[in-house]
Amino acid sequence: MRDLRIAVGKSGSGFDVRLPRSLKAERHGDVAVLLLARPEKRNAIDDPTVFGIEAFFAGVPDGVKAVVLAGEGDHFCSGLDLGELSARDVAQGIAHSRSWHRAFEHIEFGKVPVVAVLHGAVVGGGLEIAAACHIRVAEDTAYYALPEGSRGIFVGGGGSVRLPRLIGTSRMMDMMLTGRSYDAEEGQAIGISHYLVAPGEGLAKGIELAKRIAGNAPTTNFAVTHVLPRIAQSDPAAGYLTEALISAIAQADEEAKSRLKAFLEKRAPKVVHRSAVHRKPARNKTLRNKT
Ligand code: 1HE
Repeated sequence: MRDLRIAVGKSGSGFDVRLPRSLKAERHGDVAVLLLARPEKRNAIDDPTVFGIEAFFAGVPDGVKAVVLAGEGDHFCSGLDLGELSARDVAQGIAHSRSWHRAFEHIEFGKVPVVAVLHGAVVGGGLEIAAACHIRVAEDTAYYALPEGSRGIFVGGGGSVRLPRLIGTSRMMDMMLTGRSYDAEEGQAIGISHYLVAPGEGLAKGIELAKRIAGNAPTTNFAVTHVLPRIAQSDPAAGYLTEALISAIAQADEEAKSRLKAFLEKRAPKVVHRSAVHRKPARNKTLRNKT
């Protein structure tokens, strides 16, 4: 493994983490982009990559408010590096799976929201890492599969916890038992991706969404990424209580107060749907038609 010391951010803003050659980081203002950069192996995730992912997400500097995760080459990620698999015994296999859990926990419950940009193969561990992200943008070349079944193994990167929440246990069983794959449109329909875009447009869309997320109040982003999933898994009584607590914390934040004030003083944007462009009724046209 060749270590690269990558200081993301021109000002040396505190982002200072060693990344393996299989990962590249870029800074776009308050958004960081982490690229799986091993296209010659279709971005298969080997041990250095897992540890690099953990280090990157653990070390996100304060100035970065959202991260985009994408892949170089024709595929997002072909999953676990199968070349490493045969060398492990049971105990090493458990430790390996736990290392993925640790790394992906830093994505799912890390400092900032993460937008995944998916294209080409999003398979096995590639789908598992995508599931650990908060928002998924898919280019229409993306396809999803869990080939673990046919390789004689099982998911080990948290997929059996996260994917049933995303697509349901029954669909995951089908994917693993029969090798079924879903294309990008199907993936959008069953809830894998939130956004579907044309080939080559994913990264721009991912960065645009990340910029919007970065503009939210930090407490809201924390509540949405850390508290909401816990509430969704708790019993309703605990959920209501936790909701009351976190909503009180969020609204007491100075950031919330100034945003509410801005709206009341008509300095903040209104909530509009993209197709609901309010035009004055075309009265003249209607009158003309009647005469
Ligand atoms: C790899 C890997 C990999 C490619 N580990 N080396 N994942 C899989 O079962 C998916 C395996 N990969 C594929 O099915 C295909 O490679 C792809 C459909 C993703 C891409 O096909 P293609 O034609 O573009 O590339 P390729 O010719 O198959 O692969 C190019 C090289 O990448 C080749 O190596 P080379 O030395 O011969 O050039 C491949 O061997 C290598 N390569 N994918 C290692 N995955 C925590 S548990 C998670 C469990 C899993 O993720 S299981 C699912 C594993």
